[in-house]
Amino acid sequence: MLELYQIEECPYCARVRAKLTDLGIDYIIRNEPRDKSKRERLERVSGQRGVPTLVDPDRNVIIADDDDAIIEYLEKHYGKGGSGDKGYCEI
Ligand SMILES: N[C@@H](CCC(=O)N[C@@H](CS)C(=O)NCC(=O)O)C(=O)O
Repeated sequence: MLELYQIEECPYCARVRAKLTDLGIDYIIRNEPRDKSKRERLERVSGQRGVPTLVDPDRNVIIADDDDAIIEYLEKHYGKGGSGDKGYCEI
């Protein structure tokens, strides 16, 4: 399953979360500390401390600290299916 290292109020992270939701992708949220000096876990995983960082274990891919690159990757590899663009809940 995809993993998103992120901070809730980070606007770049919000763009990635919105895209994941739009595409109907289940994923794991790894909430990182606001204090960059405390992001040791993220550094261990990706070699840097910026968010958003996406890990795709199935494809052995890590995209670090770049919301545009993550969104492009998601559209390319997970762009089919998803929740559609109706913009409302059909019940
Ligand atoms: N270039 C990055 C910018 C993301 C960014 O600035 N993230 C902040 C949090 S909102 C961060 O973690 N920056 C790492 C740092 O503090 O140096 C992107 O496009 O996603």
